Amino acid sequence: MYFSLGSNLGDRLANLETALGLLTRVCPDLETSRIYETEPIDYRRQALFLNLAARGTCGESPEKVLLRLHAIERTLGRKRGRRYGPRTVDIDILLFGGRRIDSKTLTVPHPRLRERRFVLLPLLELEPGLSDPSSGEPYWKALLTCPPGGVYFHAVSRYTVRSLISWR
Ligand code: PH2
Ligand code: MG
Ligand code: MG
Repeated sequence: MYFSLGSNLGDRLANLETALGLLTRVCPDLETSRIYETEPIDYRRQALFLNLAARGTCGESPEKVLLRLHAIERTLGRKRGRRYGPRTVDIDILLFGGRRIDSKTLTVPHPRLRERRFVLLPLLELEPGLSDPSSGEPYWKALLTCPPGGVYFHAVSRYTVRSLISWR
């Protein structure tokens, strides 16, 4: 399963650090991409984000995992405000094996995955050959048609999840 994490409110690194620590309880074998600093998209008048992608396995159903992600977001003090607006932490499920899910609460693959450079670049860093489970199209091709939006390595991007959790 692949996740996307983002933060643009408060101490962004500390928020991601805490969220990743909690996420390893859901997926003990969690691995992450580097951290990227990214320009906000959809709603542009907000602070820069820190984003990364993570992958891991777990035995739970997607709906159960989603509930646990929401619990982590609440622990981090996330208040649901404006759609696409500032947040202490956002954790989205991008892919769940090769599954397609279309329920009231969850759509997998993530519906906006192919239009977001801040999602695609960290994801492709983890798995360069990854492709869309339905069409089979490699995700790197989506980068060619993606709307613009700056995505830069962050200064602490060399830290892996293990060192990030014990960072500071
Ligand atoms: N999340 C959003 C809206 N816009 N922009 C960037 N750069 N990174 C995000 O994580 C992000 C966003 C809503 O989920
Ligand atoms: Mg979300
Ligand atoms: Mg999101």
